[in-house]
Amino acid sequence: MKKILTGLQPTGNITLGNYIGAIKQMKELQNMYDSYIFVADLHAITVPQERENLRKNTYNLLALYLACGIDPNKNTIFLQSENIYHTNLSWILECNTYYGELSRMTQFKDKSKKNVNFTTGLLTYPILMASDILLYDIDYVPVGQDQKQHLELTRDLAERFNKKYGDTFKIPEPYISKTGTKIMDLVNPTIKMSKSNENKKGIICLLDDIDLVRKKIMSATTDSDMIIKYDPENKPGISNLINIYSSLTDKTIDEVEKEFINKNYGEFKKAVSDVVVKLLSQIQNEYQKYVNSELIDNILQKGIEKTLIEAKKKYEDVKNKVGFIR
Ligand code: AQP
Repeated sequence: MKKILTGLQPTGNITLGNYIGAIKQMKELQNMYDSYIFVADLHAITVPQERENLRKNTYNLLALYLACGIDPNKNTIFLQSENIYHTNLSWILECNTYYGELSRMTQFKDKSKKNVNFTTGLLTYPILMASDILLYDIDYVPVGQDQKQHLELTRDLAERFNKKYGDTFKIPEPYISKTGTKIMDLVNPTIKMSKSNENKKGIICLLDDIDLVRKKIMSATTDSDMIIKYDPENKPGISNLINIYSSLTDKTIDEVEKEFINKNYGEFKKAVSDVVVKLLSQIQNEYQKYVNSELIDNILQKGIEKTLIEAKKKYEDVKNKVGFIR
């Protein structure tokens, strides 16, 4: 069976962007693939985190995975920081990565701009991401468009290592769904919807109050020409709402345009709110069952036992090829 893997960072409240770009796809793919989903807590500390917040966000994210329909019987669910082989392999890969490759990553450029004293981890974390994937011979990685560049780096590193040391790593492919691949901020639709965006009016969090969600969508930035047409360059706000609607209803962009051909922006926004609110209400109901539940620790225990065995095997192979004697 082919394998897929994804991970989210517990850096705050999970957004609709994270859901559409990663969780929804995992939910759909879990029936067809051997699926791995982890909490990327090591990635989270590339930017400052408060201890209690990190702990809370980690538990919340795990509860959200379950609430969103990630089935622990179909997925290997684990905590990145608990598996030492991720960082061990990352170091070896780091010694086979060039500074220039990392410094041109768009996400590094964006995030380093936000803070003059950015950490080295922010620069090197795509290598840790490569390690997350390459340890398990993953075939497909469901990612939003924003992570495609990092996956390309993973492929380059794997190919470079295989060429230098012999066949070791499987070369993973991105799995990008056709619609809704990059959800944008509702207030400023030219930037990505991110957990850490300062203006919370622009982001929809899965645990947001339902009335607030409606308000955020109804006041999303659009334009003045009153045509519901997909044109990300000239109509980024409307195109973003089309993306959200299309992705949550599984309709194509064409179908959405046709559905709203004679409708105004208010009617369209109301329809978008309805589908988002329906989804969020379901998730929030389920979430109550899992938050603070012992089930989470049991799931993590099972996940770490399995992934330690698999990751160790791959890491031993790498170590041996590099020339470490024990
Ligand atoms: N806006 C988005 N649209 C589509 N997909 C998205 N993803 C994130 N934002 C969007 C997808 O979510 C997965 C995991 O993301 P992450 O938590 O590991 O890190 P991120 O991409 O940095 O997410 P954020 O929300 O932007 O977090 P912060 O603010 O902490 O940096 C990935 O598959 C990503 O594609």
